[in-house]
Amino acid sequence: MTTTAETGPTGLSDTTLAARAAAVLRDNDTGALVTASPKLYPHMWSWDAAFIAIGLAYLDVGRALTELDTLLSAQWSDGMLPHIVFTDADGYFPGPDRWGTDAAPQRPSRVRTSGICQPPVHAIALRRIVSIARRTSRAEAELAESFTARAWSALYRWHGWIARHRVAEPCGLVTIVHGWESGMDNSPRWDAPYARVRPGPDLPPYVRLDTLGVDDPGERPGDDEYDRYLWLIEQLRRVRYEPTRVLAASDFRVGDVFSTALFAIACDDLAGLAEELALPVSAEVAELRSWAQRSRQAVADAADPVTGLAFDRDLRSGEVLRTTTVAAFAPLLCSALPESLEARLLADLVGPGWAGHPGLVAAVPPSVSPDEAGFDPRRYWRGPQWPVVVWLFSFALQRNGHTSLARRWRAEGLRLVSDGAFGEYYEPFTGEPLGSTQQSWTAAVTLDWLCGW
Ligand code: 9WN
Repeated sequence: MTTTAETGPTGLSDTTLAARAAAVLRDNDTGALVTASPKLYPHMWSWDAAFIAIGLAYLDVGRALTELDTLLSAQWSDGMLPHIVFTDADGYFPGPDRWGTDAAPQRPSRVRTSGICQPPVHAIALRRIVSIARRTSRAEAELAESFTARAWSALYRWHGWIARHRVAEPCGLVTIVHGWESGMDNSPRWDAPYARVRPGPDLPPYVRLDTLGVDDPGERPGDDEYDRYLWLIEQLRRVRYEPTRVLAASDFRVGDVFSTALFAIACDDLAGLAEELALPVSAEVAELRSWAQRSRQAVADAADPVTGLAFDRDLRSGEVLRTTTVAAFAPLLCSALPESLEARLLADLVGPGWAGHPGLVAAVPPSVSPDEAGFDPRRYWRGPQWPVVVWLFSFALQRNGHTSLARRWRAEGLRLVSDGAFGEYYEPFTGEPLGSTQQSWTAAVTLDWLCGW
């Protein structure tokens, strides 16, 4: 474990923090999957599972691979990886009955799932796990490599599903049909497209449960927002989640720059894994490289030529969504920009509007700049700092050669989580953990920062 220079506000040592992070993953482990959090999210979430698997790899490589295996065993026959794999637990709404995926012919037969997806970070996780395993022992390396050889085609089918059904013409951005597919549910990025979603009078009644899982309902999206989330599910459910029909069926259809940047890296990682292991899939590797290239270009095309900030596009109205959130820095994830523009974008992100804002407890980017009119330091994706997003940027910066900044954000990221509560997100000016605590992906990225750098 690389130690940090300082301990956090509660004075936890790195060793204690790592032990607590490991305990969170163990406590949330049902055997085949680690729930996203004990109270608020008692099921498996797709992109959470990828980060969780990275954290698990520091405890037991075999268990990390089981996590990915569990997710892949819920893959739909058309290739989609669903955003939730349900356990038998109650307490989360909307559950499997409300999603109504039992009526979708493509659904998996043995588990119940939601009917939409989340950002495609799984190949990124698998490559990270393989590299952790190689550093751990020959036996674990062999385990990870043979798993990769077995699981590769399932991941390729997942990427193929995105390329076939979810890449918008002509902009090349990955299309999402629900804000939940972005993983940044109520981000101000989606305010304009959500304003066009008008729940019908036939929206079946429902009772929210999510507000019971947090100290203050003000940390969650509002009821109007939930009506829209549920209305979109209704629209998708009515076409039985058929990928060829959902784009027309959903009132929400957006090209997402952040998911597109992640897809670019993930395609390269999946191709890289096949090359390293000499898998006999050269045609598929060529396809993955072309999807990566196309996605990277789409992020570059979505970027403002002066600032480098990349903007989502409302594919229903054609409008470019010029709302600046942390997602607008997506070009930094996949090295989409020429060097000088990348330097400018990076300077903006470390500057006083973002990670360098005076008063932040930890100098890492919040989900929305405190200088933006709609900034809300406590409400979900509208201002708080999210450790998992900080990890993604630190990891990408490290890979892309911005080593000293990456290490700085690692240290600041550890400061953010150093109370050992493993909050889902944090109030940027007080460091208070918000939303769920004992959140598995927060524990997982903490382990990676502590053990993998
Ligand atoms: C809806 C599990 C998930 C994360 C998402 C986060 C939140 C769900 C919710 O929790 O979304 O999918 O009910 O709020 O926004 O990124 O995967 O941790």
